[in-house]
Parts: sequence; structure tokens; C-alpha cells
Amino acid sequence: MGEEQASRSRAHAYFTYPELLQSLKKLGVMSFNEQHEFAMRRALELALNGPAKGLNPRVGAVLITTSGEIVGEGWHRGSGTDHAEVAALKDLEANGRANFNGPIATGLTAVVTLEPCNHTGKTGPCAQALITAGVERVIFATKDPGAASSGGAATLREAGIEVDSGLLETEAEELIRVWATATRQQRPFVTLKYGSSLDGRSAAADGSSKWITGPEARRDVHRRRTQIDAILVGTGTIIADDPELTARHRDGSLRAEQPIRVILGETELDPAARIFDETEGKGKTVQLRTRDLNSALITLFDMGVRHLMVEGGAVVASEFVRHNLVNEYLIYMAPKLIGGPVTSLGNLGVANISQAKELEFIEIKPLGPDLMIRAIERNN
Ligand code: AOF
Ligand code: ZN
Repeated sequence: MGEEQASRSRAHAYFTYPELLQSLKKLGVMSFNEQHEFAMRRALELALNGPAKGLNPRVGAVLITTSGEIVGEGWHRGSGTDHAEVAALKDLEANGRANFNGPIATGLTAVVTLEPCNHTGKTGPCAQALITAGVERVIFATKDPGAASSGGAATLREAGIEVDSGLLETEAEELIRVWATATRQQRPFVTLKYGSSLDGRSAAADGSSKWITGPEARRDVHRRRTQIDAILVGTGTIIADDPELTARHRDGSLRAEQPIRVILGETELDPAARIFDETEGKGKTVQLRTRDLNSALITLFDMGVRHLMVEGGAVVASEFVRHNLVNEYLIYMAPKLIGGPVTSLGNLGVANISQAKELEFIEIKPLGPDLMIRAIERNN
């Protein structure tokens, strides 16, 4: 027997069956069955019931028996309310499916879209709640990126619970992309939005810009304004356009959810500007008297803003791009040619074509006569 062959057969001899299972699990093979995947899809679906914005991510959880039957379901309804796991445990009890002779979830598997939290925030740690409830196994899709909240998997394992992760991880990550990015970078996720002609102009030479895009695109913007925490413009835009920056229905009435309205810049503004009107269900307005984008973003993060939409004008937009602070571009492009000097973006610090920002389209959707384009920076 050659040396190589001998060492290979030795390796085989040392592999016991449980070790083999363990290795296959580590490789992501064989740890999940169809019932687990079905349960995780249900958990992802439940998570969508939660709010898309705010301090906390959308999370869903289901409790299943060893045969895969779902006996409890829950989702997180926003900061300050029960986490998904706790909601699912309460549902288990409400369904009369709890084990009343001992820990209520004895023998059950918890299938959760996010790693159960390990900290006491506004609510208690979910890892502990699952341990107390007696679950036998926990399967989660994606890790909690929070510094204080993560570590739930280790806590569960220390308590003797079987823990596996990575099932439908891509789907779960997409679901919490904005929140997780904001949490990792410790500043809001920034969407830069602008409307533009096909040749990249935002207005004609005389400054007139109403309306470059059609009603469908405008409606999409107003709908998205309800899904973000805050909207930001520079003082120049307030002076030039006097925008209201509310989320409105087609008939002009206010939508139920409104973003915080943020003005960036030191210039003193007319208190009669429409943005300062905070009556009748309009969003609250704050002026950040700074030109330092990083400190503005940190202030907003501390105010609870996780998703910020920057709506211009061109100077502010360009500053965000130039400082690499844009997480996602949202461009409404009209099939119009305007030409002339008023471009959607100004100086990006690109002196040579090799310095151009390289983007990648992630979504392109026709909206009436216009196109909605979502893009991210390549290698982002
Ligand atoms: C979970 N399950 O359903 C959610 C989790 O202030 P709290 O107590 O609501 O904690 C918020 C943090 O908990 C949040 O930043 C995130 O890390 C995690 N969210 N964790 O186990 C849930 N929503
Ligand atoms: Zn939790």
C-alpha cells in the first residue's frame, strides 16, 4: 500500500458515523429536510407581516413537531413588542398545543428567520425563552449582526440545544438587508433617489423641473416614502422648490405613514417654508445644521433612523456619492432629452474615466412611460 493510500484509509477508519453526520452538517449537506424548508418558508412569509422600517428587523418564527407539523407561529411587530420566537411560543399556548406537564415546547424545533437574540433590549433574550420553553432544536436562517444581540446560537448550544443555521439564508438576508446593513455600518442605509431625463438632466436651463417623470413614477416615490424612516434634502432644495416632502395618495391626501423630514445644511430658512408645516399627520421636520455628512448620519442613526432616502438636490446627492455613503441608487428615468447645464449629479470627484463609479443594475421596471432603476455599487 502506498503512503498516500494508507493515510486515506486511516482517515476513513477514524470517521465514526456521528462524526460523519457532523461533517456533512458543517458542509451544509443533510442537516435540513423538506419539512424544515417548508417551515422556514412559512417563517419568512410571517416575517413580512412586520413593519419594513424602524429600529428592528422583520423576523418570523414557527414551532414544529419532529414530523414537521406547525404548532405555533409568530412574527415581530416592531420595536417594543414581542420578538417572533416569543410570539410563536404564545401562539403554541393559545393553540392548546403546549406541553402543560413540563416546559411548554418540549421536543419541538423552533424555525426562525434570524438568530435568536441573546440580549435584554426592550424585551428579554429569545435564546433564554427558547431554553426555558424546552425546545430540542433551533434552526435559523441568518445571523444577528448586532453587537449586543448576537451570540444566541452559542447560548443555545451551551444549554444542550441542537442549533443549525443557513437554511434559506439568502432569502432571509434579503428580507433584512436594509436593517442589517444599517446595523453593521452603525449609520442609516442610504438610498439616493433622483428623477432624471434620459441624458441625466434634472431640469431645463431655466431651472424648471416639473414634471420630468410621469404620475406612475411619482406614485412609486410616494409609496416608498411610507417605507423609509426619513427623507433628506439640502437647504438649497428648500429654497429653490419649497417641497412638502410628505407621502401622499394620488388625490393629494396624506398617506397613513410619513417619514421624518430632514434638512441638511447651515443656511437659515424661511420658517414659512412648507416643510416646516408639521400639522395634520405630516412627518416631523428636523434641520441638521452641519455640512458633515458622517456626523449627520450618526445623529440620524441615534434618532432611530435605519433607512434614509436622500432626495437631493444635486449638490447634496453628489456629496453622498463622492463620500461613498450611498447603499442603493433609485433612479426614475424619463424618455426625455433636455440637454444643457442642469445635471442630476454634479462633481463626484471623478477626474479620470478610470475613477468612474461602477454600478450594477439590480432592478429595472417600467413605470408608465418611465423606467425605475435600482442599482448598487459593484463589489459592494
Ligand atoms: C429576535 N427575534 O423577532 C427580533 C430580533 O429592543 P428589543 O428587545 O426589541 O431587541 C431588538 C434587537 O433584537 C434587534 O436590534 C435585533 O438584533 C434583534 N431582533 N431578535 O430574536 C426577533 N426582532
Ligand atoms: Zn429576541
